[in-house]
Amino acid sequence: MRSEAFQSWAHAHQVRIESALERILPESSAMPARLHEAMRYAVLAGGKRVRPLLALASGEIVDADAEKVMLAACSVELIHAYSLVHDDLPAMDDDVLRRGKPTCHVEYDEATALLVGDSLQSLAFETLSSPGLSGKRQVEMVRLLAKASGSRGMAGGQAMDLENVGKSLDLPELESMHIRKTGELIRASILLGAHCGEMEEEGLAKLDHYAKSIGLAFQVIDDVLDAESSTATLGKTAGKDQKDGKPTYVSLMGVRQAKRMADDLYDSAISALGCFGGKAERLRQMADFVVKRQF
Ligand code: GRG
Repeated sequence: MRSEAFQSWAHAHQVRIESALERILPESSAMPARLHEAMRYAVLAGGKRVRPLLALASGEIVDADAEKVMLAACSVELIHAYSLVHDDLPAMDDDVLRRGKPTCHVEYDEATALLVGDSLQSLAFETLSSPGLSGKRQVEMVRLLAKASGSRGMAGGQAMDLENVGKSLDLPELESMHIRKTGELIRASILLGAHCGEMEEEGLAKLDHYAKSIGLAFQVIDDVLDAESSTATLGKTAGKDQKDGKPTYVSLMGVRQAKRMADDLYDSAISALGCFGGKAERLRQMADFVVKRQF
């Protein structure tokens, strides 16, 4: 259940994430000023910050150092922000609205938006490899994020998404695309949080199960919201998947079945957290947030 206590935890941490991102991003007065201004435009003041919140919630299980886990959390959000900027470009999804504002290439220009994405990706790895996160798992963490965002993860999923426009996919094909496009980065957020402390292999396997289920549930609900919600509520163009001929969970099985699938994934995610007891309460609440969110 999404309690008041969870809402105030989420809000307080969204504020902390926002100010950590503020500090990590170059000042807009630093040269090249227009690029830095556009990077800040793309990252700050908007977004639910689901991935960094998941990293922080997972860090709570291992009593992670607050500053370390915040750096890991921000590195994932920077990758996410880069992916949104590139996804909105005319060569990809060609969208004009993101987080309730003109997309980066509309506000600036296409070349700037390309460079914003490139630079945010570099900044993510600069952040994750910074001295503030030094420790025996740091290289493993860098590798995890690199793999999750590259051609075997998010960028690969995006390539499949572009190839599959106008096609109808079966469930395994759709899942294989979405595990990469959306799931891998969400999974990375959760595992990176745990890597900021100590966790046995058995615990990591359980956490991985939670992460995979929630990653997929996030996408199923994204498809439902695209079909059911409005542009004003989403802060991005609603109904675009159908208009663009994208195969989605909704086009494959309808809204009702898609919602049932998200509920099943939620149950599976929650059951994986049993071994962590009360320490995983925030992750349980985050799962609830992911499947019940309205935008
Ligand atoms: C361009 C390499 C590359 C990848 C793009 C992220 C992505 C892959 C595409 C975006 C299109 C999309 C709708 C993906 C599905 C799920 C998703 C990432 C939704 C947006 O994430 P939210 O809801 O956004 O967390 P906010 O704005 O809240 O951060």
